[in-house]
Amino acid sequence: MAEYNNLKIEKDGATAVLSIARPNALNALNSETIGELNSALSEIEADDSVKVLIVTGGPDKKDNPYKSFVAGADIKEMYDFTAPEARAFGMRAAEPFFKLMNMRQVTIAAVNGFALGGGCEIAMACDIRLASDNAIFGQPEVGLGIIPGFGGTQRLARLVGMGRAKEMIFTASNIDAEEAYRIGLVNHVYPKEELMAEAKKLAEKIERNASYAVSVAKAAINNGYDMDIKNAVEMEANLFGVVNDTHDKKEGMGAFIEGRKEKNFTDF
Ligand code: DAK
Repeated sequence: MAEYNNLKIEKDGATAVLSIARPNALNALNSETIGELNSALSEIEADDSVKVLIVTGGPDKKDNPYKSFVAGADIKEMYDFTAPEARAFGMRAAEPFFKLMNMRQVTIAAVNGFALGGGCEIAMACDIRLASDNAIFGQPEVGLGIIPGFGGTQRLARLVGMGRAKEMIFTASNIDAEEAYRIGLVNHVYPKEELMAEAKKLAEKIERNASYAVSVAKAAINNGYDMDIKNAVEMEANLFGVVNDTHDKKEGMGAFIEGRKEKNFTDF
């Protein structure tokens, strides 16, 4: 993996952990970080040895690992944006957000503190969200005179329903981890010291299965979500055909028939 100024990437077996690391700015996303994120996600997607990506926030400048996931886009950089610069920033950012959502690896957001604005939006672009018990979520943009622009108006409503999304966005009020769990924004909440271990446990559970089948299931869910049910189920049938013709299908079903526990999945 390349070296990045504002990201740290560590591999642990088939899991990669990508930490957004701008300790002086609570990991806020500036243009450089967005560009690095885009390159890093391309690198990770091309790496056959990585099956699950965990995205988290690095420690703050006092080395507190539970202060912030991502405290939004970098307000100090955005302050001087002209309209064309803001548009270019938005266009550049769309790419890594779509990569997170659609890359073949499963993406887990391990939200370890503030997830505000663009931070909440990065978490929402991931497949699964886990939160530490001190995590705080919010879309504060209208309080800054802008609107969520990394997909927040769309993804929040899809995850928690339109009424709750409108309340969060219109009031610019933050919610805590328990409330995020209650409304379905996060799948699980853990004591902060246990968050990363739990994220890795979840990753390992996913990695035990056939990775290619997992990635095709992810594509089926993502692509079908905005389709009408008839076309979506037809699309699913087509993808079912694709996975039927793999080594992993023979291996998975063969193991069942032979009463074997060990499975040697190789497709990805
Ligand atoms: N940007 C820049 N710096 C930030 C920052 C941010 N979002 N958040 C925190 N920092 C910096 C602080 O300025 C401070 O820097 P120093 O003063 O030490 O130099 C350092 O991080 C520590 O922060 P605090 O001292 O404020 O720490 P506290 O514990 O007191 O407060 C906080 C933590 C998270 C409550 C507070 O820092 C805060 O409210 N931060 C701002 C949160 C926020 O409003 N985030 C949303 C940003 S708006 C677009 C698409 C999307 C977007 C924009 C454009 N396009 C399509 C063009 C997205 C917009 C957003 O995300």
